[in-house]
Amino acid sequence: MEPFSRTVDLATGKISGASNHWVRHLSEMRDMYQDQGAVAEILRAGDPLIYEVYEIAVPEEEGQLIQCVTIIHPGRVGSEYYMTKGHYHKKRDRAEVYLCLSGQGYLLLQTEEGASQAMELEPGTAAYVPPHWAHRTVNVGDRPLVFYGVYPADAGHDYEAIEEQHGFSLMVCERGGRPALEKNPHFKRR
Ligand code: PAN
Ligand code: ZN
Repeated sequence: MEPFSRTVDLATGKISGASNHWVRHLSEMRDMYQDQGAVAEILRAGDPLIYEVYEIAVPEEEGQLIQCVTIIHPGRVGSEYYMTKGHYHKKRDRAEVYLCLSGQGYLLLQTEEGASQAMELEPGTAAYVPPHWAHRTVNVGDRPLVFYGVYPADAGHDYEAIEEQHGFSLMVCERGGRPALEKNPHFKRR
């Protein structure tokens, strides 16, 4: 294949000429938030867009790299901030790099062996997700959280493992107007 380039709008995260643009609304991840009363109340009024992803697709084969930008909109479900579903890579030994372009957030990470970490994201943060670490991002600001990512094209996404574990062991909630890291009371180690 031929080399190519695309342009990422550093403020909004939009990639002109992206091959895919997909969106995730609250109804598609309703079980991922703790406060099911708040989920039901929000969904009665509408179905907010939680996040969207622009992807530069390449053949999903070993050696190729997928570039993408994620935009998580600002908001909360109860006290929990808007976040991604989060996943392990299907091929567990595939790593990933995120570069935060704008906004404020957290990257939550965990392994199947029980390790967990939270990393703050702000413009300029280059975060490394090593092989075997599940990852979820959370927007704690009042503007969109935008980050660029690049990962092996054959990595794949395993969302089921996260659902089985009832999410991540850490969660980020608003307490007294500020984000606080808390233990997820429903988390189950695999
Ligand atoms: C990212 C994520 C993106 C959306 O590109 O796919 O931020 O999050 P979910 O996939 O968890 O819904 C990535 O980590 N790719 O591997
Ligand atoms: Zn990933």
